[in-house]
Amino acid sequence: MKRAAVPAFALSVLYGCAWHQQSALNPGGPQAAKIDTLWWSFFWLLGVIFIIVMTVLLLTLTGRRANMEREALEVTHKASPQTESQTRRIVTGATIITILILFVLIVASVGTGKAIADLGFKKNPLTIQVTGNQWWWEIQYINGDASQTLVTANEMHIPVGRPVQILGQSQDVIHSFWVPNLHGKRDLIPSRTTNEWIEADQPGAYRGQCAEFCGLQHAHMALWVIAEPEDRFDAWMRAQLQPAASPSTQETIRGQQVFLNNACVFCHQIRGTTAGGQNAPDLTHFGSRRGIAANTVPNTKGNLAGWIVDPQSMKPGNHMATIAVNSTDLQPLVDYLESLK
Ligand code: HEC
Ligand SMILES: [Cu+2]
Repeated sequence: MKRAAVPAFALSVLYGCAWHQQSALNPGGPQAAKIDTLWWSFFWLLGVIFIIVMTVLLLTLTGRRANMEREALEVTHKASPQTESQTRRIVTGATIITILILFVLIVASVGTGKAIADLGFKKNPLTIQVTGNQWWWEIQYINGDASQTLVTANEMHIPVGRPVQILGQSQDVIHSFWVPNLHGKRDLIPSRTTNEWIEADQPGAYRGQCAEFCGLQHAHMALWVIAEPEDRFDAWMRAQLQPAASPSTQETIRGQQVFLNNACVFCHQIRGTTAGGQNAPDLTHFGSRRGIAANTVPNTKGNLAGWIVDPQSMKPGNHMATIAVNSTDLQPLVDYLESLK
C-alpha cells in the first residue's frame, strides 16, 4: 500500500505541476488537439506492440520447448527443415506487419501535419510578428493601418476562436517559438520569415518558451500567450495602443525624469515620451505584463528594483547594461514603470 502510494503520488505531482499551462497534452486549440490525438494514438499503438514483443520474448526465454530446441540447435548447429520454414514464415509475417504499422503511423503523422499547417482559409485572421532576441521576444501586431500596429514584448494576447498567423523572425541567432498548448515548435531564423498558425478555442494563459538553444540565457526566454474572449481582447488592444500614461503623482513624475535622464532611453521605448530605443523590450505598458526579463521573475516592485540595480545577477549575460541609479531615485523609477499599465 505504502509502496504503491509513492509512485502514485509522484505521478500525480508530476502531472499536476507538469504545467497544465505548458503541456502539449492539455490542448487549448484545434491544432494542439490534433497533435494530442496523434500523440496518444502513437502511445497506445506502440505501447501494445511493446507489451506483445516483451511477452513473446519472455515466453521464448522461459519456455521449455524453446529451451529444448535451443539445446538441439547448439548440438547440431543446424535447425530441422521444418523449424526453419516455420521461422521464416514468422519472420516474414512480422516484417510485413511492421512495415504496415509504420506506414499507418506515417500516414497519420503526415495527415496531422497537413491538417494543422494552415488556418488561412478561416475568417478574420490576426497577424502577429514574433521576433526572437537574445533573450526576449518582441511581439508586433501587424495591421494595414499603421495606427493599429502595436509593439510589445514577452506577452501576447489573442482572441479566442480567431486564427492567428505567427510570422517568425530573429534578430541574432536561431530561436524557436513554442507554446505547446497551442502548437508545435517553429524556428525563428535570421534573415528569413517563418510561418505558423495558432488558434485558441479556450480562454487561458498558455506558457511558451524558446525551444532552440540560443546561448547563455536560453532557459530564461519564456513568453505568455493569453487567450481571451473577443471583447476583452479588444479592450486590451485599445489600451495597449495608447501611449504611456502620463505620471500623475509626485513620485511617478520624478520616476519618469529618472528614466528619461538615464541611458535607459537608448535601449528602451516608452511611447509618448522621448525614450525611443529600439533594441530592448518596449516598456510603454510594462506594468500590465506578468513577468520581467522574458518572464524570468514575476513582475513585482521588489523584483523590478532588483532587476534595475543588478540585471546581471538575475539573468547573467543578458544584454541590459547595469546602470548606477541613485538609491533615492530607485523607488520613484520603480513606481513609475509599474504605473505603466
Ligand atoms: C544597453 C541597453 C539597455 C539599457 C541601457 C537599459 N536596458 Fe533595460 N533591458 C535591456 C534588454 C536587452 C532587456 C531584455 C533582457 C532580457 O530579458 O534578456 C531589458 C529589460 C528591461 C526590463 C524588463 C522588460 C520586460 O518586459 O521583460 C525593464 C523593466 C528594463 N529593462 C528597465 C530598464 C531601465 C529602468 C533602464 C535604465 C536604468 C534600462 N532598462 C536600461 C537593455 C537595456
Ligand atoms: Cu531563444
